[in-house]
Amino acid sequence: MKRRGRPTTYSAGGLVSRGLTHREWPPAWRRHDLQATYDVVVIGAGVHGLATAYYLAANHGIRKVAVVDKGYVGGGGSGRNTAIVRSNYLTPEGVRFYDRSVKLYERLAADLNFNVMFSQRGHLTLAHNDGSLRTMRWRAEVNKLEGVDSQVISPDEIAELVPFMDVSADTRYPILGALYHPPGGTIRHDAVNWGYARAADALGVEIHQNTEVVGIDVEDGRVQGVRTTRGHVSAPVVVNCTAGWASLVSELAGVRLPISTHPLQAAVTEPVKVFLDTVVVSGTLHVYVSQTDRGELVFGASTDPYPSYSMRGSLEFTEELAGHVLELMPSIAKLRVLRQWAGLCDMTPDFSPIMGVTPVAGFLLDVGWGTYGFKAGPVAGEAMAELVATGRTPEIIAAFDLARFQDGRLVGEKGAAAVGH
Ligand code: PYC
Repeated sequence: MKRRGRPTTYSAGGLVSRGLTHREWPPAWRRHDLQATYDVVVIGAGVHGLATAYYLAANHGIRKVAVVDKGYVGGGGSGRNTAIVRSNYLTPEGVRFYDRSVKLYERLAADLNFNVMFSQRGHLTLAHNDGSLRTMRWRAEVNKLEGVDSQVISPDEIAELVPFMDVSADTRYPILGALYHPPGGTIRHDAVNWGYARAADALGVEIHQNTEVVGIDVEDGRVQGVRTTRGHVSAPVVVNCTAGWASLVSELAGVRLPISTHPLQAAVTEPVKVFLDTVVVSGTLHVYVSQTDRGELVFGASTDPYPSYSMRGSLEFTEELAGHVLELMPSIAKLRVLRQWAGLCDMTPDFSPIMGVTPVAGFLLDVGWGTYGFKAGPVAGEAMAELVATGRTPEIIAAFDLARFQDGRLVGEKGAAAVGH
């Protein structure tokens, strides 16, 4: 099998002809037979699993790592989000954590030698009532204390950033102000998945797609390995980096999680000339929107109100979304929706993730991401890799442990959700 080393360089003509036909393109990652033993098995080949594997190899020299996934690289939540990156959270623990992720995203293209198209275009969360404005001020103060650039701005300042937005007082939902977060923005989510996969592969990590975990072996309170649809694998460490199926996978090891899983739907429109230069969120109107480099508008809304594992779009969602969007941006009424999709969100009671050790020695969790998972990929991977390598829980994830639900140490992040859920 051809090993992917440094990216091949082509002349301009060669690039065009090979680019058009895909001839002689080396695969970005290899296929492997499943081995009997690994040092670490990571379940889930999304951004969290791939980042964990990459940092295990890159930062700690742990390369005998298998990333297994029942589907394909980035086929779950990592490819089904609206690609928003930000760190304007509500709790100090959350702000510090997501800020580290933004910092890692800022250098990711260079670290992975892969263009991940991070566009720090600024992120605006609109406040349409006094309660929201109060929460925006609270978040701005916590952000500033943690060194994160966020401030509450006035309707006139919003109009400068988003000229088409009606900030007058006589709209149905007047805009009273916004939390403005300049480092926030969007990133190409597929590129992040592929970049991590390629870089992990180059360091010796094995990525096993179409390899479903159907059992997790535990003996005397310690994980022994996993049973997959392609055979049994022994490993002293198994990391659950799944989204959507986090509670089902954990139950295979006998670990119960306080998670309920809800679909979150999103949609894109046909492309139009670029007119929206920031990410705009309205919690009251339950909608967030950004414009891609291709000109499409990407919209998301609240999670569906019922638990489900469905990843199909629904007409009810599109109708409701359109209603909310037009309250905010009546001028785009004629724009057509091109496609819609859903991702699965594992919601925890406090809207913070569950990370770290479990009662089963060697079985680790990086789950419970709710609607915040994609943006946390790099920091989660970095921290989980450190936990595996050192056996110590890094400070940056200490507050997110599973035991907090027993001990009553919740880290309430619902106030930082893009929209009400
Ligand atoms: O938290 O920024 C966010 C977000 C956007 C879409 C879902 N969550």
